[in-house]
Amino acid sequence: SASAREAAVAPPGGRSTLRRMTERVVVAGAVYDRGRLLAARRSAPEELAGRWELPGGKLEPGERPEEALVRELREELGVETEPLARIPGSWPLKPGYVLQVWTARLVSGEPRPLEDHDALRWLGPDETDTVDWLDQDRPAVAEAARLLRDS
Ligand code: 523
Repeated sequence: SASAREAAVAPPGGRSTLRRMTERVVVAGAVYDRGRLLAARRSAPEELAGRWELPGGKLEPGERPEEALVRELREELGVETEPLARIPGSWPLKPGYVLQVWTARLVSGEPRPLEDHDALRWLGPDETDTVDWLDQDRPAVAEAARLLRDS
């Protein structure tokens, strides 16, 4: 198969090409509204509960990241959003998964913690450090906060 052939040829970047082909993407949104950034507190699993994240979830087969983001934010928060731009970078999660982040604007609805979260908070430009973010979200949150301050 094509993937077996790719795997047999050692790519110049070592294992990185093969890893990208097999990694599953988790997409998260830096959601903005009226100059604030949305933070969501996870209610599960136990090891992540109580920590804050940029809301999102796993891509389904055949889904594009932006589509998955719009779907996840609709399911989890009951809102309509519009993805704006990718925040450069890709952050490792549990083995086989990577986190990618898009900025998005709130189009309609008021976010509610419908599933996976037990609290939501809108953070102004000087408040983005006031919640206990998941470690893996911190680089994207820092960039999202910078974009918020510069906007
Ligand atoms: N993260 C993470 N940061 C972050 C998100 C949205 C997710 O570190 N901003 C991690 C947490 C989980 C994995 O990515 O280990 C999957 O996220 P999850 O559980 O929100 O994705 P779902 O909702 O698609 O998961 P299932 O309901 O299990 O399919």
